[in-house]
Amino acid sequence: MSTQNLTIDLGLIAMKNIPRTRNPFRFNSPILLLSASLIFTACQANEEIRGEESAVLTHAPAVPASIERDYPTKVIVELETTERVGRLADGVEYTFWTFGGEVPGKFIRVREGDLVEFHLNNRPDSKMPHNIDLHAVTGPGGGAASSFTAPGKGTIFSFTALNPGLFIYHCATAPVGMHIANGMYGLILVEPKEGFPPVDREYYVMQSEFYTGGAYGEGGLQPFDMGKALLETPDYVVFNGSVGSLTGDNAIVANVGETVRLFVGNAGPNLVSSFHVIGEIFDIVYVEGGTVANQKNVQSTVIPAGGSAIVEFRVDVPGTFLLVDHSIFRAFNKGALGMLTVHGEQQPEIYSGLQEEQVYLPEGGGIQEIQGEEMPVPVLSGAEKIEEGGRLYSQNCAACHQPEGQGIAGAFPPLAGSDYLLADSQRAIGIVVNGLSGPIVVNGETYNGVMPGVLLSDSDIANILTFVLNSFGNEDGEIFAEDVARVRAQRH
Ligand code: HEC
Ligand SMILES: [Cu+2]
Repeated sequence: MSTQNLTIDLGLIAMKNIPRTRNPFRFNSPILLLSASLIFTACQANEEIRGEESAVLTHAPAVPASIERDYPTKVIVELETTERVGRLADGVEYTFWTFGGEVPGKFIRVREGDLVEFHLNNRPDSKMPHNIDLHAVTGPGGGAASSFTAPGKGTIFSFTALNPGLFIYHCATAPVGMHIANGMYGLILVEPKEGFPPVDREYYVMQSEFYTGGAYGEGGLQPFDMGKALLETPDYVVFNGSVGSLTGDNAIVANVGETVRLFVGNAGPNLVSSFHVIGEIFDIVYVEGGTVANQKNVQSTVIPAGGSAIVEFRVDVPGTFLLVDHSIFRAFNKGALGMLTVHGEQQPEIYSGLQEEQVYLPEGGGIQEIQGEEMPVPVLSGAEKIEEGGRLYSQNCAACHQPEGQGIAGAFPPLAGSDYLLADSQRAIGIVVNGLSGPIVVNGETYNGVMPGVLLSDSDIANILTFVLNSFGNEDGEIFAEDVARVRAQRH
C-alpha cells in the first residue's frame, strides 16, 4: 500500500468519523489529519513482525476474540483434516471431510500484516489427500500449491495477510467439487489494522449444500451424489453443516439492546445465497466480506458461492428471529434455517404483538365480528359436507397433496390410501389445525417436510376431512365441527 493510499484511507475514516477500536487519533482539522497520517505512515514503515503466537481457532457458531494487538506478529495456525461419519439431519448420516473435525471448518482470526505460518496435518486414518486454498492468501492456489498433504503427513507454508476482509478457505484437491461438497471449508477473518467497531456478540454462520443419494430426510448413511452436484440440485442446503445446527437449543442468542455481528460465509459449492434474518433489518452490511461498511438498512444480502458478508444489527425486541436463505424452499424444505433467540423485556412501542383477533370475510360475505353469538353454521347432510369439503380441498390442500390426493413423491405425502391418515383420523384434525413437521412414514415412505397449519373454521376443516375420508378410494368416515373444536381447545 502506498503512502498516498494510506492518507486517503485515513482521510475517509476521519471524514465519516466512524468510531474505531484502537485508533489512537481523533481527526478534527485537515492539518491535524495531514500530520497524523504522516505519523501513521512512519509507524507503518516500521510495522515489523514482532513475537509469535498460536492462533486460537473456534468451531461454529463461536468466533475467536477480537485482536487487541496493534502490531503484526507471526501467527501459527494448526489445522487437521479428518474424514468421519456425522449427523446431517435426524436419522441421516454422511461421511464428512473436515478441517478440524466439524463442518464448517474452524474459524481463523488474524490481523492485517500478520505472517501466518500454516500447518496442515492430515490424519493417518484419512483415505484422501487434502490441501487448503485460503482466499486470504496472495500466492499460487491460495496456498493449495504448497499444502498437498497425504494421509499421515503434515505440510507447512507461510503467507503474509496483505488484505483485510472475511475470506472463505476450502480444500482444492481434485476432484475439488467433491472435497468441498463433503464439507471442506471454513472462514478466515483478516482484521483490518484499525480493527472493527466493538459489538456485543459475534457469530460464525456458514451456508453450504449437500448432494445425497437419497432425497431430503431419507434415513441412513447417505453417499455423495455426483449427478445431483453436476445438476446443482442439492437435497440439503444448511447452515453450519447440518439441519438444525442453529435451531432450538442450538440457536444463537442475544439480549434486547445488544449489537450482533454475523460473519456469514457461503461455501456453495454451487448456489448463491440470499441471506436474510426474518424480523430484523441489517443496520450495516460489509458487502461481500470486504472492509468497507458500505451499505445500511438491508433486508437480504447476496452472498456468492466462495464468498462472504459481514452483517450487523441491533436487536430491539425479544423473540425468535429466523436466519434463512430467502430462496425460501431451501429454508423450509432443505434445511437452510437457523434461529437467533433474543431475550428481554417486550418493547411495545417498537412492536406491539397481537392486539386483537377478528374474523374477516371479504366484501359480499359480510364482515363478521367475534362478539356475542357466533353466526349459526348451517347443518349439512353427509353428502353436502362432502361436496362442500371437496370445494375447500381444491382451494386449500390440492396444491400440495394434489387434486386426486396422490401427493408428490419425496415432498408431499398422499391422502389417497394413506395408512397414516386412515389409522387415526382424529390425529389428522390436529395436523390440519396446527400443521406438521418432522419425519413421518406414510405407506412405507418417509416424509420430512413442513405443513403449515390451515386457517379455516371448525366446520370447514370437518368438511374437508370428511371429503378426504370419502374420496380418492378412501372407504368412509365423518368428522364433526365439535371434534375440531375439541382438538383446538387442547392446544391452549
Ligand atoms: C404447503 C403444502 C401443504 C398444504 C397446503 C397442505 N399440506 Fe398436508 N402435508 C404437507 C406436508 C409436507 C406433510 C408432511 C409433513 C411432515 O413430513 O411432517 C403433510 C401431511 C399431511 C397429513 C398427514 C400425512 C398423510 O399423508 O396422511 C395429512 C392428513 C394432511 N397433510 C392433510 C392436509 C389437508 C386436509 C390439507 C388442506 C386443509 C393440507 N394437508 C394442506 C403439506 C401440505
Ligand atoms: Cu480435501
